[in-house]
Amino acid sequence: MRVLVTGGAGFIGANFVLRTLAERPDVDLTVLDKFTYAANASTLDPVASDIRVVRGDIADASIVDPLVADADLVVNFAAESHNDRSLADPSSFVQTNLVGTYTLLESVRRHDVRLHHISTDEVYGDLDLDDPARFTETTAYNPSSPYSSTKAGSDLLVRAWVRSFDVAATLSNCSNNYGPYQHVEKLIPRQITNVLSGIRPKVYGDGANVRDWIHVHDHNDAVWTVIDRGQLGETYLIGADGEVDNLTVVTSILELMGREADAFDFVTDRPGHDRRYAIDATRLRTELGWTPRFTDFRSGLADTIDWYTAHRDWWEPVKAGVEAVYAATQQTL
Ligand code: NAD
Ligand code: TDX
Repeated sequence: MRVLVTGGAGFIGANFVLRTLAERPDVDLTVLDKFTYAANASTLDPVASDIRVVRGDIADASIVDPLVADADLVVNFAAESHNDRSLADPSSFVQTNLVGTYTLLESVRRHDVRLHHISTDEVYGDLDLDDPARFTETTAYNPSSPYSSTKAGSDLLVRAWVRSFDVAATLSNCSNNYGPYQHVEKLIPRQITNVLSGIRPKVYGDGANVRDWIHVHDHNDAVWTVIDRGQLGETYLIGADGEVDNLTVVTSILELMGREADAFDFVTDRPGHDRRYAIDATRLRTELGWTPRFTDFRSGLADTIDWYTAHRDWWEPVKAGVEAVYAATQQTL
């Protein structure tokens, strides 16, 4: 099977590529990636001779079209993915997440190629901390940020192309991922690399916000499950019952790294900060038989700390720049 992986040099896409190479020798992989600030070229270096890597924009039809024509399946991970950046400048989010997805859709439509579109639970907005509800496939879309609204729009484009043009597509909406190769702008790698750099971890607002954590390998196994067994035109929610509040995440990192649990700062809250996300993945579990394997969050966190400790060369070149951007907008409370 020839698979075109867009965004394959980013966090989840690169883990998808590495795991697919290790576990599915029948798959022939091409990565299309714009290599924005979020990509790290060195991630794919060890497998460079096993895959084809094309540097290009999913919104550029002249690059996308011949690659799609040459594929049996497109898995679309490419996106602008960081909420804080979308608040500072939404333009690239509109361009990549909306125009880029539209461009891919027109191409898979033209060449009759299957698409799996990767999305997020943030399209459903947020839940109160004490709400017993969790998101399901029928929850109404209610996104909060420029990031989540452009992801929501991209999902709706995929659904419309399925309905109107019979495009062969599936969608999955996953909760917060963690694991190796995640950019140091995101919560968990930021705090681990802060500790490794002698910087106090930073918690937004009161730290009570809840995210539903899933290991990136469980996400990618679920993506393959949907590709293999999902029903065309359908959406599947991916989550591993991993609700944890941000204060617990940060104090766990500090404890696992041998620091005092209160050695962090509260900083300015994110505007419009979603309070809680929670996924009910019953459909994926019962209809497609998927089960997560990396469900012990504390041990997953310990492995992730070990990975960042052992791979300073991977993150250190961009660390100071990321912290300088944050320092310009976030004050210690
Ligand atoms: P990331 O920011 O780490 O990687 C995104 C990749 O896409 C980068 O390699 C970047 O260079 C590439 N890219 C950006 N714009 C592009 C363009 N116009 N053309 C081609 N490539 C482009 O993101 P991630 O965390 O790996 O997320 C991957 C996907 O998963 C996104 O669609 C995101 O919305 C979704 N998602 C992420 C999470 C999470 O917790 N990180 C959870 C659920 C869903
Ligand atoms: O320094 C920080 N301190 C902090 O308290 C950072 C970077 C974040 N936070 C908080 C904000 C959120 O409540 O931690 C939580 C997680 O923040 P992010 O890592 O920025 O992730 P989030 O905004 O939840 O979005 C992530 O999960 C869903 C991904 O970035 C998205 O791409 C995905 O769709």
